[in-house]
Amino acid sequence: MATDSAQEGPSSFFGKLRQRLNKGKSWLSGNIGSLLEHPLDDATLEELEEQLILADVGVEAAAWVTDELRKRNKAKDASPTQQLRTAVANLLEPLAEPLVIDRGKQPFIILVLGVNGAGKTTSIGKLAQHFQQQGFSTLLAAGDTFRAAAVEQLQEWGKRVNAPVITQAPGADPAAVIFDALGAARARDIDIVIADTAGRLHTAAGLMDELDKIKRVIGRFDASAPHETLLVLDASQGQNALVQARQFHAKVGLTGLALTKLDGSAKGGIALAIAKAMPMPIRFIGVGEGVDDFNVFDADEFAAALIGADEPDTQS
Ligand SMILES: Nc1nc2c(ncn2[C@@H]2O[C@H](COP(=O)(O)OP(=O)(O)O)[C@@H](O)[C@H]2O)c(=O)[nH]1
Ligand SMILES: [Mg+2]
Repeated sequence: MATDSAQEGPSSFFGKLRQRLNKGKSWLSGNIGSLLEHPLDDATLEELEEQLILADVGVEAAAWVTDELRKRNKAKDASPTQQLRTAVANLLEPLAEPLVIDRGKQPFIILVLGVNGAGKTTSIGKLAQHFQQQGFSTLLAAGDTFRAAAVEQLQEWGKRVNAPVITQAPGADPAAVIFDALGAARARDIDIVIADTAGRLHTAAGLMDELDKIKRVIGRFDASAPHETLLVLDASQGQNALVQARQFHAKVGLTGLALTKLDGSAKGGIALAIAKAMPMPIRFIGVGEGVDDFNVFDADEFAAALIGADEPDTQS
């Protein structure tokens, strides 16, 4: 049974997120904060738009947010900070669509993709614990057969979260490893299989083709699978993360994103950029290397942490 904080709902996680996002430096502590001390006139809004772009929000989302503020400002019913927070939360809300495990799929298959070092393997460990705390059994497939160390790393996570790991020798065909794992999961009545893959650059055509093959092979096991194709994105890569998301999506078709390393120098604005440029559910966020440094994405909580509020908004 679970006793970890990851199970305790968004509010207990909020403190960690607020403290760690962009190393605790919220928008209020920087130039955006100074701008919000003034009434939101045209000149201030223009400057705010620029500052938002610098915070990784991206051109489209920055324009959307400042337009919202321009409209809202006429009502003058809330402080500039509160208005910004509401606009950000509204923009992010459609992305806050948690991954729901369809119990009719046995096993439910989650394929995890991303560039090297994005945090795939770590997120898989965290995910396994997350779902086990909800009462699902999980099995991990070591589909990153590129390096022996990658297999060992997943095995370590398997031990830590008490999930079986199906592996083959380094160099094995990743599609075959995953196919094996699916058979093993069915034989053992496992609820969820989470499949790791080798990191690949979104620009490497050969490796991107390999993902196609992995998906096809999974589809042979269950025509409705993979049930989730999850791209792990390192949030500290800013706008480049968005480029990766677009290319992975074009090539294999994604159903969700996990944003990792929000505890680093990531400014967090990338979530807003995603909302405008490539709307796609952000299923999970990672704020550290530990198994509990992880939670489902909550728009109000994220907006509050970005802006530097002491607690998430409860009224929306
Ligand atoms: N600070 C921080 N480090 C992370 C996070 N997620 C993963 N890492 C670290 O990033 C590095 C690469 O992670 P890994 O899971 O091996 O990436 P992969 O190559 O995509 O499988 C490891 O040192 C992880 O501990 C996170 O949310 N925050
Ligand atoms: Mg890995």
